[in-house]
Amino acid sequence: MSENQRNFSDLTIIIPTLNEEQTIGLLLEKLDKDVPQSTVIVSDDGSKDKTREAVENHKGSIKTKFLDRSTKEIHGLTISVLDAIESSDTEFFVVMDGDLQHPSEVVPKFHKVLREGYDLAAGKRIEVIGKWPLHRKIMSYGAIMLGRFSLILRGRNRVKDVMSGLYASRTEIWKKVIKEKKGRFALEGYKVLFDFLRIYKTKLKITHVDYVFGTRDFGESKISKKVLWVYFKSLFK
Ligand SMILES: Nc1nc2c(ncn2[C@@H]2O[C@H](COP(=O)(O)OP(=O)(O)OP(=O)(O)O)[C@@H](O)[C@H]2O)c(=O)[nH]1
Ligand SMILES: [Mg+2]
Repeated sequence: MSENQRNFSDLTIIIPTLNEEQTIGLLLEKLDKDVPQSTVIVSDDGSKDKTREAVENHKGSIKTKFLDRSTKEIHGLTISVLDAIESSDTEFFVVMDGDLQHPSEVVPKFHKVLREGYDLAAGKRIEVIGKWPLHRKIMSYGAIMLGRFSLILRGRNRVKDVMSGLYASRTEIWKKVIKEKKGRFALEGYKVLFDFLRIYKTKLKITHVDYVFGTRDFGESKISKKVLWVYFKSLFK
């Protein structure tokens, strides 16, 4: 069976969003084609634009759910992903950005390796398309190195790119960690995968999926000094 013919009803795709009206509709159309019958949870932190309408108006083979977090006390990418995992009821999940920087066509590869028995599949950026300013390159490289070093020191499971926002795993494993240790995640932060690896002690069967990372063409970056500071502090937590 080719990857496109496969049924993805055991997979939930989690997309954290904040003002992504320019891209989310197109992303859902792509997922319809590349990951048919999957469930998509858009975990939204109170977008002021038409992100919600774009999700609710979408018609296709995927099942879309809009998780409205606008009235929650704590906002942030990490808690948005954790809430979505908690409300998910499929065996597997994938997390990806809503701004088209993560290619929808690699999602079936993540699904495949999980079905083969891996516990965690981490995306690994093999190339950045477009121009990234030098400070972004240095920041990204530095953050990956610090993250890896911190996991080595703790003797934890490791992945090649701890900063990747594209990764997939078994829902059951994460639900258990969230139930027992949610407070140990940097909830307002950005680096969910790093936090999970920092907290989770049991050996995992890990693999990597390569992908080409695009630069953001639409909407605004939400990376700020605040989230970098949250990440920096979590290295020493
Ligand atoms: N729910 C939620 N989503 C967020 C938050 N911050 C960012 N996002 C979403 O998380 C994804 C990644 O954020 P980006 O701003 O694209 O971060 P990035 O890709 O590292 O940075 P760029 O390369 O500049 O785009 C996007 O889908 C955002 O809409 C937040 O506080 N809450
Ligand atoms: Mg982005």
